[in-house]
This record gives sequence, structure tokens and C-alpha cells, in this order.
Amino acid sequence: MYENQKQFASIVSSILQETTIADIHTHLFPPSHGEMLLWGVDELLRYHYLVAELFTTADWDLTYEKFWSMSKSQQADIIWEHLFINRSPLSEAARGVITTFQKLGLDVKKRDLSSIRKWFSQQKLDEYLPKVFEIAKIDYIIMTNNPFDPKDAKYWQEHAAAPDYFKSALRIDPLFEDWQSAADVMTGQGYDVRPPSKDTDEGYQFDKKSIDEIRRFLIDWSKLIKPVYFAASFSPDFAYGKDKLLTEIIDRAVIPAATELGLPFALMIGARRGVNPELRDAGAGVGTADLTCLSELLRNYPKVKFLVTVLARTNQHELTVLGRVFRNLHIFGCWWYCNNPSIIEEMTRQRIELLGTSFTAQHSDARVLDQLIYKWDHTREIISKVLTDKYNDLYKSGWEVSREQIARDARTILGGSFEEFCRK
Ligand code: HDL
Ligand code: ZN
Repeated sequence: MYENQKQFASIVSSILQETTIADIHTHLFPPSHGEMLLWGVDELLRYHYLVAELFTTADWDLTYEKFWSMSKSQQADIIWEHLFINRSPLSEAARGVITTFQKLGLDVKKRDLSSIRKWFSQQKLDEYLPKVFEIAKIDYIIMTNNPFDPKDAKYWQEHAAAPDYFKSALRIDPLFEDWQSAADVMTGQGYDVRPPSKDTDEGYQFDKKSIDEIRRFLIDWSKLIKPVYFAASFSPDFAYGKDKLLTEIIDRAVIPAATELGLPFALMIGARRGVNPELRDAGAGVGTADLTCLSELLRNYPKVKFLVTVLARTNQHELTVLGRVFRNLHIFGCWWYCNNPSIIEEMTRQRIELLGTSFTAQHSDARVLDQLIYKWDHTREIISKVLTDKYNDLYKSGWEVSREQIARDARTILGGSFEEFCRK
């Protein structure tokens, strides 16, 4: 198999193409969530990554207000014109739209948005959704379900059913980033939660009843949506052990609930929200976090499972080393601003060299259903390139792998290692 390098590379690539994937972090919703499930050409084009890119080139007379007041198709038109017609769609998010059209069998050479729109208008979601999962070869996705979001909460309270290949995750950012709004939602749902009081010079403290009620809220929501894990994102200023309020919520509510339910806690660290608030979701920045706070959390709870991804490239090596040092830590994905070929390749090489296959190489973070197609096509290409090199390095030391072992290793870093970690 190794004699001919080109042939070996194409064997590994075809195995990756056939490897099915567990996509462990997305922002997709089941069809029962109605308009919350985004799909189709206009949603693809108005992805917040492309909105940010639009404003890097648009004339200043295109104000944010003007853009946000446009219809979805007007927004899509202006993004198509600026980023696909006036310039080559070279960015990862722009190229992704083209890859998706191509994999769907559309003629991208014509660059004819109206005929592409016509094709999408003829798709029926109940046939299109399984088609996208088949093209992208996805076993299942894990959603981001926010009980503090009235729309998301309402769908779960009314339906609570999703196809089994839409698994849930309980997303609890508001507990940490906007305590007052979180408390209002919890009290609105019948939990007797009072805002923390500043009764010590060390900072805020919850009364015991409120902390117990926060824990009950997490348990009750978990019984309803049956999450695979709890999740929260944190700014680069994440300061477990120093930030008293954050530490107390984690120590006295999240960890006890995760322990009672046997669920992992996923931390996504490094997003600085609202750096440019005019851009809404697209306006977040990135910052390097102090991962010694993460080490303290991992040390404090050796029997709790933690899933972690970080946003800053500058944090990746340190996180990968922590993945070696703490058996209760599973690192995953090339998150958001790291989800670009140059950084995915660097991160995947670093992770394989330090962790073998004990990590999850990628998650799509898809917000639009059809993005699954390009996000996984692009990732498979990079992973097959890295694995080919690593198998060749092994071969130089006399160790040959079979096609079955390549397929096993590929699925391991594309969901298998995660599933094994969650079973511990
Ligand atoms: O916090 C998160 O889960 C992030 O992934 C944000 O949703 C971000 O806006 C995003 O879509 N990144 O890809
Ligand atoms: Zn996300």
C-alpha cells in the first residue's frame, strides 16, 4: 500500500471520505423547532462569518443599520456581489458556500445566484435534511440548547422530541455572563432563585436556597432534553478559582448536577463577545486565556469529565499538553476562528503528536444545515493529509497499518474518542 506515495495518499483520502462522523458541537435544530432550523442559499450567504467579511470591503455608505434593515435575500445578494462576484471567494467561509453548492450538484461555474435560489426553492426539508446528512456522512450532531432562550425553551417544553440523530447539549452561558437575566428566567420558570448578594469583601455570594434551585433547574432541564453534556462559553478572562461568583456556580451547582447525572461539562474558552456590537454574532473577538484556572478546575474534580476547546491559537499548545496531563479532560475541535485549513492542520498535527488519537479533531459549529457539507469536506481533506504523513512516518520505522486500522483511527478522532470518553 505504501509503495506508491500518491496511491497511498488517495487510499487514506478515500477512507476519510467514507468515515462517518459524530459532530459534537453545532447550532442546528430539528425541523420541530420550525424557523430555528436555518437552511438554504440565503442563510448560507448571510452566515455571520460572511457578514463580517462583507464589512471588511463594503463602502462606508453601507451602514450596519442599512444592512440589518434589509431582507434576508437582500443581505444575501449584497454578500454574493461583494465576496463572490467582485472578489474571489477565497476565505474559508466563502469557499465553503461554493463547496456546498458543488457537492449538491449545482453548476457553480455559471455564478448564477437566481438559478441556485430556484433550485433551493424546489427542495423539501423532509427530503433535503437526510440528503445533507448523507452527503456529509454524519452519524449524529449535537445541538446547542439554551433553556434561557425563550424560543428554544418553548419548543422543548412543547415538543421535547427530536430525531435521534439530533442529540442535545444544555448550554448555560447566561448563568455566568448575565446573572440577572438568568435569574429572571429561572424565577419565571418557578425556581426560587435570588440574585447573589455582596455580603463578603471577597465578592458576591448566593444564599444556599438559590444555589440549590439553580442545581434543580439544571437537573430538571436535563430530564427534559437529555443532554449529552453541559456546555458554556467563557471570555478569555475565565478565572475559575479567582472569580468568586463563577467559581461558586461551578462548584455548587454545575459540578453537583453533572456528577448526579454523570454528564461531562464542556467549556469553550476565549471568545470576547461584542467587541464590535454593530456586527451582532459576527462582532466577537478572541483572546488568550489563563489556562492555569482550567488546570485548577481539572485538579479539583478528577472524577468529573471535562470537554474543552479554546478560541485562541496561542492557547492551543498549552491545552493539548493539559490533554496529556489530565485524564478527565478531552479536547475537541478547531473552534470558530481556528476553523481554517492552516490552523486545523497545525492543531491536528500537534494533537496527534502529543495525544495519538485521544482527542476529537473537529466539530462543525454549523449554524446552517447545509454547512455540514462543506465544513466536513474541508476538514476531511486536511485530516487525511495529516494522517497520511503520520502513517508514512510510522512506515519509516517499519510499522504498517491496514485499511481497517486507518478507518478505525479516522473514526476515533472524528467521534469515537469522544464517545469512549463519555462512557467512562
Ligand atoms: O459560542 C459558541 O458556541 C460559538 O460557536 C458561537 O456560536 C459563534 O458565533 C460561532 O458560531 N462560531 O462558529
Ligand atoms: Zn458554537
